[in-house]
Amino acid sequence: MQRAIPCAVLRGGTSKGLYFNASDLPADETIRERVLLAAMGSPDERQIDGMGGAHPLTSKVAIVSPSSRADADVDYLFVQVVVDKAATSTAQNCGNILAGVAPYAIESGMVVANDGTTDVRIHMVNTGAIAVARVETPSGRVNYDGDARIDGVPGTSAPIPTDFLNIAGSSCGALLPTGNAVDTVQGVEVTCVDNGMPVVILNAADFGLSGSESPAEMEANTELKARVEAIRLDIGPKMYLGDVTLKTVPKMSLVSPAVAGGLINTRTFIPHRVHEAIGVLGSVSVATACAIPGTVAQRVIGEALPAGVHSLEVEHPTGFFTVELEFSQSNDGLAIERAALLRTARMLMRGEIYIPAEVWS
Ligand code: NQM
Repeated sequence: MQRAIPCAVLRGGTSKGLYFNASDLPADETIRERVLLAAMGSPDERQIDGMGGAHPLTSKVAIVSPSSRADADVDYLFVQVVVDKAATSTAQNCGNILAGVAPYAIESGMVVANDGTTDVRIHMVNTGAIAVARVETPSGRVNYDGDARIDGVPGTSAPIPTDFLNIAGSSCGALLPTGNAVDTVQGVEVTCVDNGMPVVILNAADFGLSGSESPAEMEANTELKARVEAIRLDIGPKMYLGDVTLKTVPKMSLVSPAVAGGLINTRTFIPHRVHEAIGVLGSVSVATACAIPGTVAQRVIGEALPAGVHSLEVEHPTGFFTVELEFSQSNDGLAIERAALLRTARMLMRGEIYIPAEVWS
């Protein structure tokens, strides 16, 4: 007999995933991983026997529960389910799937909504950081309709502005995990940065690229993919991420001068497929690197950003990602005071997912 587990499907930002109440999943982590692989249909390039969409951006899971911490409403554990391997990763957050957490928590009764708007404090279990998401809740019900537009999603929806608190060094322990603004790896200058997501920034020009190639063109470039992956495997342990062979971090962002009026242009390996846009926390990390003197990103933009509040437009293959960044400069260096951004989300389905009994055997 198959087992039915309550589950919801939400679009969170430019990703889509399965949302579970932690108490509905097995407590044993090995069995839980097998349940999530079966739910998504991994390992299989097409994920034909599960709910996954055959791409890393649609093979994601949020496990939500009332918070274990006094300073948060809910705990959110993000799980990346690898499409074509029997592997999952909790080594990073996902800021897109995060966008669906507050609506899910309200819809499933974990958080009681106000009449108007509701701020949900979310403890991101993967890294220990807190995000505060503001959801429109007229008459105490989640509103999904609105005028907010984010690149990479057709149409408009209700806005979910989100503030991140203390995300510098979230996975690697420091904003500049290697202690340097620039490292040379396999003859290529890179910047390793972690402001919510471990990212390695590379100059597209160092690979003979304009930086405006399409994700499909980049994925078809086998020599480029091999070089980027070799650099990732080399630098991963130096970013305190351990052996990253089977991990989905660090992300590899190839940057180039802006072409559409933004701050900087990006193409991001996540880390084996190329993102159709850019990850939420990935873009926060890239924007932050632009503010740090001497990084690969700062050299590409050319200017030095003064301390203060900035609205930084990170260009990606399907538009812009706007990151609000506030930072200060002192003798101790740069300190990030605040990072904020806008996402939208939509509940798509709620019901039960069927898991083959053999998963438990
Ligand atoms: O960087 C893709 C996404 C992400 C992650 C990825 C994300 C983030 O677009 O916070 O959102 O980089 O794997 O969902």
